[in-house]
Parts: sequence; structure tokens; C-alpha cells
Amino acid sequence: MKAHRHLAAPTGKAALLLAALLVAAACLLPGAARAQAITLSYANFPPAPTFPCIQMERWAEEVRARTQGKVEVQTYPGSTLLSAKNMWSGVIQGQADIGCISLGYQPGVFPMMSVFEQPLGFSSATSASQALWEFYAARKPEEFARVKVLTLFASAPSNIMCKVPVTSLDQLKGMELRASGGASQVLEILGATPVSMPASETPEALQKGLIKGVLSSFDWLKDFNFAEHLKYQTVTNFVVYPFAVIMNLDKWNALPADVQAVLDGLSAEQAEWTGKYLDAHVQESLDWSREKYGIEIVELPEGELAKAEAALAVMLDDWKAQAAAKGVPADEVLAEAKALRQKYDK
Ligand code: 3IO
Repeated sequence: MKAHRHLAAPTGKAALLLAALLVAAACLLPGAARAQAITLSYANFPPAPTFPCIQMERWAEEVRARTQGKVEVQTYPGSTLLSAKNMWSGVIQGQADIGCISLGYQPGVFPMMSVFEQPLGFSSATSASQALWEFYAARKPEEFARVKVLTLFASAPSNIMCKVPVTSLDQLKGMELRASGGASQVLEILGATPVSMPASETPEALQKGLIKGVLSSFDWLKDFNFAEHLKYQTVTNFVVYPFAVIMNLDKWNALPADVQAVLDGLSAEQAEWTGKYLDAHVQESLDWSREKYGIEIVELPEGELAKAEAALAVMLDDWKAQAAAKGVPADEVLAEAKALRQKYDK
């Protein structure tokens, strides 16, 4: 017994030493940083395979890597934390730390940035996204004062995906098509019947027969599997849909300065990354849809597109009047947005 106790003492000391060494070693591992990690929730409204969620996952990974694991981002795609309509207020109130909004879902809330919902003629998601970010960074519009804007990006130019081939503008008369914001206004002006709703509610509307098609970018065909029912694609390139990634302001202010610097350092890059991802993905989506469902591209006669463009000129006048009524220097802002399109849309 005595010998046993005698032997047990050094074993206990060795165990303590070993434990101390393990703790010291753990401090050198990234796991230790995780123990004191900041966790941020990031809500998104459309399903996980769609581009707003693809860019969310990319952002989350970049943030993890660039903060050496100090910041963990918990992502919630598919309206699992906040729906499209609750996103703006939900982030302001702190139900999610970060959220992704499509500006067109809340007409009137963004009197300045809604210039990017107008028919400015952007030809890609990349150029529109770069223009959006540069404009925002230079102007810091008052309408975003209650949140921190982490990045901005845009959809690709929108086209008509439809159950029937649309070969003339006349055919649009009275046709129920889903859109939002500026894109809904386009449909209205062209005599169609816009049915405004978030992207995330569209599959159900299509299934119920409430709409004949949608006006958005071609990534929808694959990511919402709409190529199965919307076989006819009319290329119009009318408008893009601008998006913003917003963060709760108190949460932002509570972040350490080095983390804030990492997030700020990602903003412009993330805008461009997302645009490039989407432009490439639109091509993939079209190829996939042709292969799997035999979709058809319908060309509007040249004269028809010119006619549409001329009709849409009133949108800019409308926008200017509404923006000016809210104190926005509308002429200046419109000129800037157009100049940025020229700069990036080579
Ligand atoms: C869009 C929105 C959610 C998921 C994929 C998407 N591709 C293009 C858009 C733009 C749009 O139609 C919208 O409602 O924001």
C-alpha cells in the first residue's frame, strides 16, 4: 500500500504537468481562437443554391479565414431566420446580425439607391455590382444610416421567362408576370400585368397558376428549376435588381476594430466576386436548361426593343420626381449612375 501511494504521487504530478502542457499547446492552435469567437448570424431569403446565398457562403468563408477564425458566420438561407419582407426591419431590430435585401421589394424606402432599379442599360451583373458599390462608397446615402452596409451587388440584366413565346410587345398586354420594384414598373409601362412579390414566393405563385412567367435574370431557370415550366426565354436586358447586405448597427459598433477592417476590406471585392460568379452562372444555367428541358431563346424584332426603350424613358422622369421629393439631388445622382455604367460596362 505504502509503495503504491509513493508511486502514485509522481504520477499525479506528471499528469498535472501533462495537462498544463496540453493547455499551453491548445493556446497555439486555431481552436483556442474559436473558444473566444464572435458569432454573427446572416439571414437570406431565397433558397441555398441561388446566387445571393452562394455569395453569402463565400463571404462567410472569407471572413473566417481573414480573421483567423475569430469570427464565425452562421448562415441561414431560404428564409429560415428572416423572410424577404422581414429582412430590413429584422436586421435593424437585431433578429439577425446580417441580412440580404433586394431593394425593389420596398419601393420608396431607398429614394437614392433605387436609381439602380431604373433602365440604365447595364449589360452584366459584374458592371452593375461594381457601379453600385462605387456609388454607395462615394455617396453613403442617408437611407442606409440605420444599418452598416457590408456590400452591394446586382442581378444580371432581366429577361422574360415565360410559359409561352413572347415575340412582340403587344403580346405582353394583360399578361401576368412576376417582378419587383423597377422591373414591375417596366412591365406596367409595357402594358403587362406585373405581379410584385419576392423571389422566394414565386415558385408557389407559378405552381398556383397566378403568373405566366417572370422578369428576372436567367439564373432562375436552373436555381429555381423554372426551365421545367418556363420554356420560352425572351431576351430584353431591361433592368437589374440591386441588392444590399446590411448589418445591425449596434452589432457592427461592438466589433473590434481589426474585425471591422477585415469586413470593410471585403466590400468592393465581394461586389465584384458576386457579379462575376453570377454572369458565369447565367451561362451555365442557360446551357443546363437547354440540355435538360430544351428551352428556347425567343428574339424580339429589333424595332420592338427600341420601342420598349423609348417607352421606358418615362421611368427616369418618374424616378427623378420621386427622388427629388425626398430631398435627393436627382439629376446629379442619375448622371453619376449613368457615368458609372459607362465606366464599368465597357
Ligand atoms: C434573384 C433573387 C433571388 C434569388 C435569385 C435571383 N436572381 C435574380 C434575382 C433578382 C430578383 O428577381 C429579385 O427578386 O431580387
